Amino acid sequence: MANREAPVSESKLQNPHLTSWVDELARLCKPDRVHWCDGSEGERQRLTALAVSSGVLLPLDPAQYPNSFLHRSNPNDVARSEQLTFICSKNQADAGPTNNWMSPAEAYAKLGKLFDGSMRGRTLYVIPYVMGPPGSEFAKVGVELTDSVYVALSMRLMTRMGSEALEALGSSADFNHGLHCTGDLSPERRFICHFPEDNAVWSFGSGYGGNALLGKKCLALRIASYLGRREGWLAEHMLILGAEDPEGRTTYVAAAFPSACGKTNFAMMVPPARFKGWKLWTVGDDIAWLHVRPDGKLWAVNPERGYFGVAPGTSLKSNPNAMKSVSHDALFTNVAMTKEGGVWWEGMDGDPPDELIDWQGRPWKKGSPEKAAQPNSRFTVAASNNPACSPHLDDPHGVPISALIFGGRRSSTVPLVLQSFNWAHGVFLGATMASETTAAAGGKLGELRRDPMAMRPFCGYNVGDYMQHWLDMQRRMVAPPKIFQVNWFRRDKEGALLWPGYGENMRVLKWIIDRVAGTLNARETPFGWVPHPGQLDLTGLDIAPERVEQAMAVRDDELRADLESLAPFFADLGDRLPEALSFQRHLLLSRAR
Ligand code: OXD
Ligand code: MN
Repeated sequence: MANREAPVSESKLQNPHLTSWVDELARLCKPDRVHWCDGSEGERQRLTALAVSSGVLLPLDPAQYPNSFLHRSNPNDVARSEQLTFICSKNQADAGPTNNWMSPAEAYAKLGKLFDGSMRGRTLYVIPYVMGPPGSEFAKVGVELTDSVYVALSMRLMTRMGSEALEALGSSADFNHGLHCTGDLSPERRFICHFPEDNAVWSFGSGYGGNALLGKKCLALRIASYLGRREGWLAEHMLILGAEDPEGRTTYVAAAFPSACGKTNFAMMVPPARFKGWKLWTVGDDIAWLHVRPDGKLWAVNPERGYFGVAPGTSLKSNPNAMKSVSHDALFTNVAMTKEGGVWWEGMDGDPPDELIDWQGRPWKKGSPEKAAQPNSRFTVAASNNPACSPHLDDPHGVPISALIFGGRRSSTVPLVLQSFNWAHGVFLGATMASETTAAAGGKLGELRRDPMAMRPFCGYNVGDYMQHWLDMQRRMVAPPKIFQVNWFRRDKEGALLWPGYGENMRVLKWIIDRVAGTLNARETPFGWVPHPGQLDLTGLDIAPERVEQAMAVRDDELRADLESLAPFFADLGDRLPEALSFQRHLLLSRAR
């Protein structure tokens, strides 16, 4: 048996389920050492020093970026690997048409062979962590076993990790069993397997965040969505934002956008000068766990305590709070480095420097056709770095949600903002959402794909059952949130964006807040409620009102074509397609002439 590095804590000894599981997997992976993470500052310093000495992390200039580091990953391992991600439910039909499936027996056998002896010469880090606010009845404990010090340090930023998780677990066997090994990073030996019925995840052959930080996509979305259906709640790919008006009233919204479509920017938005006196608070930028509380309202907690944000495009103009958040104690992955030891990526403020070291460590010159930063390069920081971090991040009950917002990246068809007629219509809008693909997942860019609730890559069970679960949630609520659809990405015939986006999205959010408060009339169209012409507050916005009208236009022909194009997607869902959604489609089609 491997040497133990850390003193055995009391609470760990009291949990025989945990120790016997760790021992069993250590016998399989055969590491030289086992290190139990306690989450302390001293441990962070020791692991960081180790990562620096082994070349896993490069220190940045401490004057510009105190306590911050750059990690370069293998060029074939820079995004989530959707084609190598599996839901291993007992029955294939329970994984549904949007997931890859492998039987649990086959997955355990196949990955068991890969894990066998895979950590020889390495350290196995035992990472106990909590997803959700401390002491919250909604929180879930996970334990990740990994041979990656980068994962251990990232999990410390992204989750509540170490002794506090062991305390929260106590002697219970109810925790997510996560096993991760970097392996040789060959895509032929890369598998990210989820076992919802066992509350377990086995991930082999990738060091990329979405594949390797098992608390995030694997537990907090894929496994949690399965648990949510069983237990009567929702795990969603949503940011959570609080908008405080000048009178001190805060309205909370949760919004689903596919990966790399601006969730982090929206969650950290700074309103334009017109909205003097307003304050926006970030509760979460990627994941929301939504529960109905005894008051009959839907409440949201952010299970994470850090951000793993897309770097390119982040600037003082697009997201000043993110720029402040990454100015210290940050971990960067696959961004470019300046000669002075700073960081750089495409879309950062100012001109690019004349020379850089690109994300692969190669010299780069201004004007080079190659990108200096990888398009899916990332920053990882604690949420407490964000000047707009909500004081309710750690609130065990979370925050009450007044509006749910669904938004894809659509060059045409979908108007800037539209409110659903009711819950079922809102669920239809979310369930049929489509978006043009981005760099956050391997694969082609810019292809339109249906992405229900922005959960297509993250729903841990049959997506038809998931839609039905959404519909069923209505019965649990006395005051369900109002549901809206937005599209910041509509383009004109020349291909230019019609809406400026970023902080200006506050103007749309304000309309949503007023609708929720019941203080604003809207225009009824066959497809939902939209702003009356001139109703959106455009004061101080330097853009032709006709362009905004174009962005907001509801065009019957485009919407009809979109509804018609749903047929194969609905057909794929077979008998798991909720009848209510099929009826919604026919209802809307019958109105679109
Ligand atoms: C993410 C993603 O990293 O959605 O949040 O890919
Ligand atoms: Mn995401």
